[in-house]
Amino acid sequence: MTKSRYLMIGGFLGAGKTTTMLRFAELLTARGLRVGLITNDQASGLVDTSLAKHSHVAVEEIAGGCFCCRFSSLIQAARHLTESTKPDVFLAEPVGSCTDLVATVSLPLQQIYGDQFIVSPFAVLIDPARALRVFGMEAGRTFPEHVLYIYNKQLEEAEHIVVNKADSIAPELLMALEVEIMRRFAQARVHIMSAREGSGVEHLLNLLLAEESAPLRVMEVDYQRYGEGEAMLGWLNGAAGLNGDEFDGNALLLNLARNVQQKLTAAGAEVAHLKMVLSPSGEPYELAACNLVRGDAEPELSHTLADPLDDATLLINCRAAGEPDTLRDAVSNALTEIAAQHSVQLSAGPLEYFKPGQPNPEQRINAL
Ligand SMILES: Nc1nc2c(ncn2[C@@H]2O[C@H](COP(=O)(O)OP(=O)(O)OP(=O)(O)O)[C@@H](O)[C@H]2O)c(=O)[nH]1
Ligand SMILES: [Mg+2]
Repeated sequence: MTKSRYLMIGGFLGAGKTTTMLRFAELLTARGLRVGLITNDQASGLVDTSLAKHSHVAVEEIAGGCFCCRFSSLIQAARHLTESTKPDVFLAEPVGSCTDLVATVSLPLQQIYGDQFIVSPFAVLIDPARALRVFGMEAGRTFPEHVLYIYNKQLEEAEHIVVNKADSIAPELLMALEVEIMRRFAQARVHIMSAREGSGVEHLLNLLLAEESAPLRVMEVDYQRYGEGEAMLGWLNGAAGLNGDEFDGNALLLNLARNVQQKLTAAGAEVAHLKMVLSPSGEPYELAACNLVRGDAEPELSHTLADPLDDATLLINCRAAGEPDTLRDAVSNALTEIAAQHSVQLSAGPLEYFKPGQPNPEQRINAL
């Protein structure tokens, strides 16, 4: 039986995992390889899955818990993709607030399913603007201590640390950050990349495909602290129908992101990642996508619609350090205000808002 590659990219919320995965998929497809993407979240209705479909990448979504807590679902998702697409390479994106993935996913895959998968080294992405704050190298709002515990644990288990978004930061700051990462996380090799512009992406892919995961040790994790950190992040996944007369979907998304941003900031809830897609109803291959990765960043459109809309579907995924009710109020009130501002009728779709539950891995390899 030919083995498939299992390539998992971690990193905190908004670091650029999906952007990187879709770049990888493009490069692999151009090489004649088949790709299957596995997305993951605490709830369903994922913006990332929509973006993958939009890019014509075969995708399976695991909702209702992170990979480590849903290891059997991960295996099942891989089987589904094998039946439909027979991927040569599985690209797996874990939830951005998840850690301990080497002990609970990479090592069990190698040890239990080693006849089916070659597991690539675990690479973890970071957003430099976020990292500079977390490491105290720049002033600015960050997260409560238990959330930072997760952030640091993600980097502690990385075999490769990838400073993404190199295009967004001055070269001297980038260099200082690289030195600081090497000092703090000596076990990892450090790379610089811009998934958006493409620099360093193919180099990283080649490296991850050429090697197998071989961590030096299994990281210790205080699951109580980890669970408390996860519970400090509010989570909201929602959908809505928008109906109007030739409205500008790109402008509506940007205005909505700014409005939610103002409301969350006023409520003291630091945004980890607000992401939204808007597509003409029944046409998932056309969409506008908007992201906001910090409370004081500018929302950005990563995809735009060429034409005005009459009837559209909106997906919103919001993660912020705050109570779920705070997220719900911010998003529903912003939606009502923006719909009125753009003369659009709103019809509410599914809405889930909650705090992630205590992580409880199905499998964990405790020692090498
Ligand atoms: N400037 C810049 N922006 C980037 C780069 N890579 C990703 N982004 C942007 O960062 C934002 C978040 O990117 P995603 O790929 O959705 O991040 P993610 O890690 O998958 O986020 P979650 O799934 O929510 O954890 C989007 O606006 C991207 O366009 C990059 O190299 N440079
Ligand atoms: Mg993502």
